[in-house]
Amino acid sequence: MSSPVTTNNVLDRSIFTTLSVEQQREYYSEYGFVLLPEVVSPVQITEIANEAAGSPRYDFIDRWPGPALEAIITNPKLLAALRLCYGEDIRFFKAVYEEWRDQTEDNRQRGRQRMHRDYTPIPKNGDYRNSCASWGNVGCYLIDLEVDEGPLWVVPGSHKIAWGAQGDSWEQFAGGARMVLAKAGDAVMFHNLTIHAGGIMRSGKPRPSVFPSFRPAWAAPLGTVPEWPKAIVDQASPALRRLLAGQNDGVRVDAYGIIQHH
Ligand SMILES: O=C(O)CCC(=O)C(=O)O
Repeated sequence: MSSPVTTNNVLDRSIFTTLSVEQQREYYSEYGFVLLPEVVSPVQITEIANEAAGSPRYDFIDRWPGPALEAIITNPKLLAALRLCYGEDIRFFKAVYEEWRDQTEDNRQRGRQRMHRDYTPIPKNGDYRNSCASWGNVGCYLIDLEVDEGPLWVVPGSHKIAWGAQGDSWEQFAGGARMVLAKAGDAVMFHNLTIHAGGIMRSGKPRPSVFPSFRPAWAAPLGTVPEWPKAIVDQASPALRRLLAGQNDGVRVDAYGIIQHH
């Protein structure tokens, strides 16, 4: 697989538009992320905007969404890529709908968030959902990203950098970052160890997006996490229920590959 093509640090989106699912898996394995084109349809984008109106940010564990956002969890294009990368038996463990209306001054000055990995083995706030040894986050962007309007910055191949290499911060790897300019409806799947950062909107306009997270069934969180509410699981379609059940099941493997006993 050839290395990512860039112009002025911008990855060429067209390289992603013709990949087969197997090529998406190869790209993901090599670079730690892959853009999945046209995952959310224009009609769904409008429905999501209606559903989310008045709620600029929410975590699905606090508020289960309406049908348009729920449909993202079982989106066939997403699940095909996720299952090829993580195996047939996967769990949906988290999602956040986010419009990014409240940017910090720090982010505004830098033009983006701090470079980070989403994997958090020792959460300061007691939320263990991001602590699974293996998982993937999917950014579903509901507007076109531009160089000055919320680009996603990704460091290709950074999922291979050893845990512990960060010292105080992942910011030291920012020089290798490239911009991914997703179009409205595209999804970008990234590995839990891939270094990345969301870019700010220079215009100050909202940046609606949703971030569903999935893990292989074996990769349990390192501490207890909430199960999805029983009422939601009971009402779910069989395909969705399979993704929701058993949030604490699996093996606890830490950042160094050591099995932790419950
Ligand atoms: O918004 C994005 O494009 C990335 C967001 C992100 O990495 C985060 O909020 O942790």
